[in-house]
Amino acid sequence: MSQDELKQQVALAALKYIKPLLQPDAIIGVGTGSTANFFIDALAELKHDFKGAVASSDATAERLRGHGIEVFDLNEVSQLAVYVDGADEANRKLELIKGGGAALTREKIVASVAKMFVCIADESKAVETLGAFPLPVEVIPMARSSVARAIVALGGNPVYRVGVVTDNGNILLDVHGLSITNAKEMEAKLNNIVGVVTNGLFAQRAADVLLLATLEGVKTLT
Ligand code: ABF
Repeated sequence: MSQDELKQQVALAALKYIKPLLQPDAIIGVGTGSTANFFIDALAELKHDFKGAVASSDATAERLRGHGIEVFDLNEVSQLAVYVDGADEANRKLELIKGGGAALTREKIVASVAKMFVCIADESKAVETLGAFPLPVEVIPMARSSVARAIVALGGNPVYRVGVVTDNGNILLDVHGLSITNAKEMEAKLNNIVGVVTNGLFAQRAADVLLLATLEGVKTLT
């Protein structure tokens, strides 16, 4: 089975998982990336069962609208029944690295207001220790060098993601060389650096459920 087939399989499992949470007035959060895209395409089938969605990126908003799903501004919404999104890495505590697709800040905001966060991934994303995937950090452009120096002091090797501007108009540093044994602490330390908007560790708000596509089927981890 190819990686895309695994992603499609887990997207369909997510649809089945969230179906009981859908109600005519429910608004759901929808993430970004290729796994999330499979989910969005599958979600179109249930579009009459819920009110609409909040998107974690402009690309996701466009894809949702393309399927006739109404997209709401988060400021119009007080709570999301569920948030479904992919990840770049997930450990056994369901702590994640996200942001390879550059949408980490909006993803973290949407996750923070969702009652339940369902992460969907193929088994290549499951790790013992977070950090082999370079950790994305969104930074206010004028603070690029000062933030990079502070990250070096924390033991990381920040690499500027050339040519990428986030949906919020900021730049990204991808931090290599971290072996993250205490994700909550590292998340807080990075957030404390002046000029950092967000970092891609989702540990303070980890996933509630990880649906992991494997060759033996989709595993549900909680
Ligand atoms: C988003 O998409 C991100 O946080 C993560 O960077 C990425 C995963 O992408 P894919 O599903 O394409 O591997 O969820």
